[in-house]
Amino acid sequence: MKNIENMPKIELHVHIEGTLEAKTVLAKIEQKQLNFDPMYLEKLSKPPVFTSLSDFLKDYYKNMAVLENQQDFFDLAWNHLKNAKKQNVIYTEIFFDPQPHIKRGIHLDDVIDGLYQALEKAEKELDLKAKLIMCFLKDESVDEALNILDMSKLAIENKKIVGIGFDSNEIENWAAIFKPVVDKARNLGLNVTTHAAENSFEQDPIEVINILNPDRIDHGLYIHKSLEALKLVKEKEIHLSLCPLPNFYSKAWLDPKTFPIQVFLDNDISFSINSDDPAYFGPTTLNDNYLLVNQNNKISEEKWKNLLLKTLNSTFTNTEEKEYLK
Ligand code: ES4
Ligand code: ZN
Repeated sequence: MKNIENMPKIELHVHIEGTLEAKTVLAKIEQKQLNFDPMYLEKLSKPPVFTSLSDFLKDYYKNMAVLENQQDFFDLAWNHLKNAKKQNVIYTEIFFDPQPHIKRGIHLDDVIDGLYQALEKAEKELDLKAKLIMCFLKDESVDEALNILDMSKLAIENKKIVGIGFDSNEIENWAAIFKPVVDKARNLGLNVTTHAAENSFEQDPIEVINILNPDRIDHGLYIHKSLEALKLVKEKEIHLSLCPLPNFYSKAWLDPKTFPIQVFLDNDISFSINSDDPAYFGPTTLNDNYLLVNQNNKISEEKWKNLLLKTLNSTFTNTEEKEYLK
């Protein structure tokens, strides 16, 4: 496959807050006269290096302080969607984390509306369709997640949000705790995806699947280590949204050349390639991730097309839109 950059793509795993570039953080700190430690500002002006997922998450949550109003969220999403267009993305589902914003006193509606307005503009001006997935933090309270679902009822009714996800640090036995959130989301007509098996087996992905019955798993790269987990993913037709370079930069996977794609290809599992937090990991682009996978796995043009069709089927959009995108 020669023209990997120009190939149409679907991205299902990108955190909008993870597209917040260091230069934007620095500019907003200056503009808004926000109080940040000068040592940290110096760190921000250099290429990022993270020792682990939790090390990355500290900076990720800290930098969100520059997002204060609807316009900031609009600008963030619009900047990302323009970049996505450059990578030839034709459809994308974008994660956002309401909890840290609400905790900082931001109104949930400002977050959702700012992001959603950028999505509407992208559909009109870039011919790029995008949807929002609201993520809950696995290392925060389940009641908070349930309350936020209540607060989002109107946005859900208005189809501004198509699914829920779970992200943040991997902790033990979180799936059982968050089962009521999944039940509530399903009752509201939402789809479900979740980060799992990203770093290790802190929570067995088999339990995540059996307890939460998610439509997709984000990362799931350690699933390749368990035949039973692989079998379950295949049987239940669970899509894996893989993020090769982010896993390398978060030290979840140490050698990008050996990223386990072949095992998913061999088992005919639906997967996609994604950029996760492109402003932090590298920074990289979606195309960088595709180029890496293509180089290491010799995927034919036909195979890429087949993977794209499977990914389209795993999106949270309606049948009409799926047909249109074909
Ligand atoms: C995340 Cl890479 C990653 N893993 C878990 N949670 C996240 N939130 C944003 N990026
Ligand atoms: Zn992620």
